[in-house]
Amino acid sequence: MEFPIRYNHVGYASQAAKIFFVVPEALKELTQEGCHKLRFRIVDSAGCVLHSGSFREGSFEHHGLCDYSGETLWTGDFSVVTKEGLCSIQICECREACEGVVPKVIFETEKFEIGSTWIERQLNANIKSFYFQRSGVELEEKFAGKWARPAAHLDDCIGFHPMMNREGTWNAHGGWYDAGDYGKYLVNGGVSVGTLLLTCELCDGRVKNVNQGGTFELPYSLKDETRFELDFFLRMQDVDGGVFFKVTPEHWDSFVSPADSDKLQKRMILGKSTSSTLNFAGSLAMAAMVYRKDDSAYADLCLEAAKRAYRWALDNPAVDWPHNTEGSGGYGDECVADEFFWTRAALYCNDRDESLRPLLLEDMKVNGPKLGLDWRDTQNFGWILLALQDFDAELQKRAREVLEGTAWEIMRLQKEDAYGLSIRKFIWGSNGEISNHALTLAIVNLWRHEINGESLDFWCREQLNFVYGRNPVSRSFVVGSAWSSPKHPHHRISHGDGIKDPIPGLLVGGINSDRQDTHRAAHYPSDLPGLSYADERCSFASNETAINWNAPLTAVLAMLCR
Ligand code: 9MR
Repeated sequence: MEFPIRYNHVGYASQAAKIFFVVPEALKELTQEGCHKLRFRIVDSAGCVLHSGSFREGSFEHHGLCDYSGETLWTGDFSVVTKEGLCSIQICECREACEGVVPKVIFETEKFEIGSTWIERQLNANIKSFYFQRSGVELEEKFAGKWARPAAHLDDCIGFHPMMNREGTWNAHGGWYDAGDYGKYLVNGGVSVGTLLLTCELCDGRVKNVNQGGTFELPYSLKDETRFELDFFLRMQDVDGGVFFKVTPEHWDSFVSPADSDKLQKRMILGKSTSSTLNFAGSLAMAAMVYRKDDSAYADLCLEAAKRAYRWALDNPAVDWPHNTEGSGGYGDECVADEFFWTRAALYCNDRDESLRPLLLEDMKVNGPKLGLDWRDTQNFGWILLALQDFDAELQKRAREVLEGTAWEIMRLQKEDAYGLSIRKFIWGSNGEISNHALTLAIVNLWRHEINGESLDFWCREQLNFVYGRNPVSRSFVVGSAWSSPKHPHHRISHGDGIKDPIPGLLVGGINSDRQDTHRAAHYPSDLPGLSYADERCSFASNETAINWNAPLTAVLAMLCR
């Protein structure tokens, strides 16, 4: 039977809208009555009916026939229910209308939560996922529970890749593994750490630690966790100020633990490029702002390192990335104008150095905003930093107007999509892209709640509903978040540890119509683009996790908890 209902499997916030969809074709199999006669009920865990309603054809401003999933969607709305607790959605035959007749329930969902604790739990789990990605250190049982592991991949005395033609060794200890592989990359590390720094700046003191059902607690604040990556970044800066590109194993690791990988192969430093150097500079300049209050010596160190990197990039504006994809990913980026903008905006916010202003004006001209951040296009950091500072009113105003235009574009696209998405293609890491678009809305929502009558908070949450289950493949895409979460993520740590349950809190890439892994025989359920997801270890194109997809999810969840 095709799953007949699309809803957020984890929860809805009590004061927020609560929208779900049904697929009438799938319901037809369950009832003799016409689908138009069916109703839905919201039932709490004691069995009390909190609300009963009927369906509307279509979804948002969409007629309902979804081109990428081939289904028709009808909408059910129980926004009026605000009582906190667990509940489920029942689909009932319409006899309910006749007094005294118990309606026949033809389908009932698993329980989900109405309230806010699910958001806090998901935020904690997602922040914790960065702790699980830590490389080179022991994860203690008191924090990591059954996923504890010994220190491995120390990377504190590794050589340079033969492509570099460089003698000697380097200390590249620490940092997060990028994704399901064991590489550590500056480019993707940069957008991730930058996003988390933004989150620290806007929310850190307000991120609550929630005990995850007694198993373990969050060991570190978001600021501490973010610093773990920054310390690795600092080690990756060469004496001349340039920054190495990545730490890579010689060949792709198989699904072994970090300790076993150490026995099997060498790890090396590779490359030094303008892109990696600017990712470093932008991140470290943001770090200086974030850590200034708690630890001014660290902030000074970060700022000094950022400036040295920036100067190196000015002197070396077009140093190519290493074109190597044996053992680790490419992260090739031809255009660094956006990274220059990010860096200059962050430096300007630190020192208010007037000499940067004309360059920033030029940056603003050539780096139009994107709907969200991604590893290749980072100009939104520039726009966001300028919009959030308050010492240069003119640039703040311009940046805010630009981002408001972007937010409106996101919401306009969402209204027209059957699932309320602003993406128009499912690419590698679509869940990261969706989360990044949601983050743009959450940020603009800091100073403007509505545009052309549309609520930014509403549309931000609609994007999250997709991530947590209201999607054509009926998956909550965060490991451990719901009954439908991925069980076999493409994640070496999860498979190499001998523990049945994968590491919790990790967002997987999700639906990806490009299916770059078909040669690995991933079993996609149909040819339709919107069904391009397989919960299989081999499916690196749809079921891998990555820090740059988790970071915007952390950011959005934290903004919703503010
Ligand atoms: O997220 C990256 C995606 O945008 C690219 O299309 C893809 C192919 O180059 O690489 C993705 O990043 C992977 C990286 O190269 C290596 N670590 C795992 C990353 C997530 O799959």
